[in-house]
Amino acid sequence: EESNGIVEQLDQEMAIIKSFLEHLEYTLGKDKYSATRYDGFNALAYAVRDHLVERWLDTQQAYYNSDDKRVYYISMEFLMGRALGNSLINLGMYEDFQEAVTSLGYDFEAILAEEQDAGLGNGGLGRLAACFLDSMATMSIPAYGYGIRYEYGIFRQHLVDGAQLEIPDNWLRYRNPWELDRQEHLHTVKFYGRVITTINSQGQLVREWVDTEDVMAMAYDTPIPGYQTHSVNTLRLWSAKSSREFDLKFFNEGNYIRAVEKKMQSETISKVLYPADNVIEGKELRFKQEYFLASATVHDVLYRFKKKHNDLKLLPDKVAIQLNDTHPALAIPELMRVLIDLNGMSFDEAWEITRKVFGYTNHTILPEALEQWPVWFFEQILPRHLQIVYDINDRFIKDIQARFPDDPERIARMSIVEEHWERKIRMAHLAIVGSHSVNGVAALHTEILKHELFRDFFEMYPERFNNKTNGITQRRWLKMSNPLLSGLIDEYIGDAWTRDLYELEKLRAVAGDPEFAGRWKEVKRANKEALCAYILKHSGIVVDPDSMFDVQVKRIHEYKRQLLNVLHIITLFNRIKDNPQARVVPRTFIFAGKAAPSYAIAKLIIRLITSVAEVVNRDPDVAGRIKVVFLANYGVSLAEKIFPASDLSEQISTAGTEASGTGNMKFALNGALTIGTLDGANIEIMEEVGRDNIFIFGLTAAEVAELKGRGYNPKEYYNSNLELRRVLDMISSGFFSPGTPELFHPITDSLLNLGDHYMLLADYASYLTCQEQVGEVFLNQDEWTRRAILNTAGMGKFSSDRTIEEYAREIWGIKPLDIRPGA
Ligand code: DL6
Repeated sequence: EESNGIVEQLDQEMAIIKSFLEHLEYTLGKDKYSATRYDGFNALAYAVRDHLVERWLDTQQAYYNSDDKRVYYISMEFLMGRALGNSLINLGMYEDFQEAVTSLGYDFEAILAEEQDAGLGNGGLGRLAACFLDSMATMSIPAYGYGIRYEYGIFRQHLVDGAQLEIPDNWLRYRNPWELDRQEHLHTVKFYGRVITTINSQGQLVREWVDTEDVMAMAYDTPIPGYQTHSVNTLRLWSAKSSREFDLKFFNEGNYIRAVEKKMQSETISKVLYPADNVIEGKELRFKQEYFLASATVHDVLYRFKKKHNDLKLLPDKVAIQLNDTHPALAIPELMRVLIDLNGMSFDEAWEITRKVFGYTNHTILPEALEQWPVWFFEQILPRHLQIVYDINDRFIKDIQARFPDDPERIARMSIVEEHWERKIRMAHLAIVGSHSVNGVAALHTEILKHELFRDFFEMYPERFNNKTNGITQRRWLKMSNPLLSGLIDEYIGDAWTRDLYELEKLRAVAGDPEFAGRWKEVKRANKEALCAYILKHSGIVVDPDSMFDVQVKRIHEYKRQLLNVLHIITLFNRIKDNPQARVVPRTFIFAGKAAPSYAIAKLIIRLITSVAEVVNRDPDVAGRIKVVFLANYGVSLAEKIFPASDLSEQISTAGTEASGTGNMKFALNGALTIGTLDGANIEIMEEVGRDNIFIFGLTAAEVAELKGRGYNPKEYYNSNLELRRVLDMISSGFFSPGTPELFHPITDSLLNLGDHYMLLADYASYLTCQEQVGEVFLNQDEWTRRAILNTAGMGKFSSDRTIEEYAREIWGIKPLDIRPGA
């Protein structure tokens, strides 16, 4: 029997080698002399894709046959990262491929690193969508992701003289071996034109949207394999192509070059991802992108539905559509339009169906991120949708009046149409009114939605509001990215945690076991050494792997308070300068993150971090005891290297501003301790790992509100705290920018003269005290390790499998469908 196993193993290896070499030769036209490492990646990806395709077809066939309800997750962002390693893990073929490829003399890891990140997202919202896809496939949920196939993803960040430079991410320039273009899945998306109204033979008003400029949406499908299951789901991304009618119209005018220009213009819709996170870009092109996604998806969903059903009243029994924030919320009036104008339904019938189909997830309470589109955009670009939105609003306002008579202010607050100087459509209001479910992404965030941001709506529709605390996929964020730690965990408690993260609870029993703890430390040390090598290679800085890796990686945003971290660093620097013999716990402060290209203060914060690094890293008194590193081009692949090597996770947003956070979960899963405020999911992490195993500081959300209400004056803190004052004076006097002393004035102004909106000064003292406690614990490595193990052990709740199970059961009404080979 044993020899049979070996024979099978060899057969498997030979089959992989054969497939790999065949793709190299026949798909790519290369031989071993001409093949580059990138060809190696492509050949390997095709070999892996072959394994996915059979399961993919089986899965899609099973969905069709069973006719179970399906969920459509629509999102303007999917931050997927690399797919090869992840696909191999999910297929359970990682080792087989590793051995086969290595036996051919290739460096397997180096081939994996050839893959470009699919960076079709900005940050948390896009990465959450990617984790959800992994969980939905793993749990055999009949699901589809729908998004845009941007030709340019999130820009690549370079640092030039310490400042961010954006380089376009032309990720499709080389081939994308994962996608399959579906030339036959084309939908016409209309823009502009006008609406004509006629009366039909039954005396009803009929609207027709005519003289439109049409763009085609063409589908590209990417397989999404589940882990240890036969299910393979689909991510369908739309690409804009000019329409034939469009071509005819313009080419017939006789001006060939002008016609080509027009054609190209119509294809710009899917060209580029807008690079702003947690802030809206009120551009016409963005509005068109959102409608392009919404319209193509609605038509595709109905096309699939109609293959099996004639009666559109059944739609809510077969279709759930989840809106990832308001960005795809134009799908609500679009579905209404299709039901009414193209299928002859009455408004009321269409409205009932629409509301049952949609669910809306809110991801932010920051006012600058709440979408409001000018009414004139609608008038010009989507005139029929504007009529529908007005009709929805008229009925809605009547409902408010019926519930709350004589309350015109409430109506003004709740109306979908903002009537102030520039009339606007409030997309969040449209999404709430048009959905049966509205959810926040962590417990505190949902409470803020219910009692503050959407309070009027909660009073009117309490049953619609619910919480779905975010999660992350443990397959990518522990098993794949931290093989040493996951191997150690497997040895002690088995590998069932890969499907049921609550299994990690079993680590509690060995948290005090010296042998296990010793192995844990070795793993952390090895991961830190690997990151040291990366840092040296990419920034030339030598870092001590025994120092505490104190890490803040995320988008650069004032509310996330990278600046508070900087204030702490400068304070430590001053303490050392005052007393070079002072006892300081050696720390390496690691930052990474992109700033939106138009967000001037965020870019200046990057310059401040790199300037402080210049001063601190070369100061002889500091003698290497603290170092500051800013790693360029933060993204999924860099994150996979950083989390496993981190000791301390900085989650220090002003309480009440970070909806959830998901990086906080990735750190803790990899055994980093958190220093954080009582914000977003930090609160739930504290509940799970225990108050003693997390470092909490700062004002609570209620205290923030209370202090703001009383009148917050940052100058009081500046005047009464000498260390704080000295730090701010250094920044504003040009200590870190001697050539341009005023360089950082906008930063100190925002804190001292413009109100310190995110209350850094109020939290400074408490942060410093808390960091001192962190240092004390770190000096006792046994205690630190015990707490680290308890953090990993407490992460069961934060699997995106748990989150998706809740969405499926409570919002979508969808059950898993077991997929069998050849079914
Ligand atoms: O829900 C995913 C993620 C949260 O973890 C972050 O806390 C939150 O900031 C982020 N929200 C956005 C909002 N963008 N818009 N609009 O990215 O969502």
